[in-house]
Amino acid sequence: MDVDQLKEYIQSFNLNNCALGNQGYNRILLQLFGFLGHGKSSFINSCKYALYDKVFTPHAEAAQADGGLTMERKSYPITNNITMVDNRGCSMLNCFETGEIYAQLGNFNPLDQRVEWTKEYEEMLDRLEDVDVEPNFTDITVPIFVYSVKKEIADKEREEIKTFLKNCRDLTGIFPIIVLTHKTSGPFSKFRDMFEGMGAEEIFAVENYTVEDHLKTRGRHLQFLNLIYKVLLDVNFKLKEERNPRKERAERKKFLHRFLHEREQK
Ligand SMILES: Nc1nc2c(ncn2[C@@H]2O[C@H](COP(=O)(O)OP(=O)(O)OP(=O)(O)O)[C@@H](O)[C@H]2O)c(=O)[nH]1
Ligand SMILES: [Mg+2]
Repeated sequence: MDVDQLKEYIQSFNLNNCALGNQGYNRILLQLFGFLGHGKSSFINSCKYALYDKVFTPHAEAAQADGGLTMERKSYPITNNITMVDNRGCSMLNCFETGEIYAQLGNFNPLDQRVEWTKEYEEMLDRLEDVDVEPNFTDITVPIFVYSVKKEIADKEREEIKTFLKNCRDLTGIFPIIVLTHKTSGPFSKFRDMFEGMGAEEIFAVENYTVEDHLKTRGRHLQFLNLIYKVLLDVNFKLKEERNPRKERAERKKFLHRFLHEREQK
């Protein structure tokens, strides 16, 4: 498909048209994760630009410096059915920060609120109970891991990322899509191989549209549109089987309980 066809497909995608209908889901959440300053906010801006904008307007604020800018968990609807979520970037992927990310992925944290990392077991459990007052089980989460190929990676970090990606898969039923940013400024094929070796199924190397450089080209637009298109294929595939949103939420909760319990014991 070319740019216009992809745009049309994405903009008109409706969960009601999946093989067995929406099965109780009403929104696709593309949840972005990754280290500070690796280009999460810029990726959202790029997707919006590729989908709609005649003029480049940064919707999500992107940092000049080395990250830590996005502190809230902010949502950006990109179509009637698809919303992108800019999660707070983390500095490491140790079990302290990943616990919070799993809570976000499981949708146990409200959207559009500031994210505080907490390692307190009791506090996390209390929060899980609190959100049960108004449980959210109508979102399909697709995890997206954003990584800049400009950054070096240590062996320890590699292991942490691998565990993290596998946990995200177990939690959401979809292996995180890998977005390698700054593709023209680093050895992106090295990172592509590395993530493939970790089990990644979809890896996209992109040069984000930024305030400094948003020269629109067909190839650049296609990077973002093809990625969203692949996400929709994943969702279609998932919804070919009978699903039970409430039960899936319960499973996610069990996963999180187990994770927090093990972390506490460590
Ligand atoms: N050249 C280039 N610059 C990029 C790319 N992606 C992001 N940037 C720049 O890198 C800086 C950080 O990008 P952000 O999008 O703010 O990163 P983030 O992951 O949202 O950062 P936090 O919210 O602070 O965690 C900004 O100055 C962006 O303009 C890219 O693919 N290529
Ligand atoms: Mg950001």
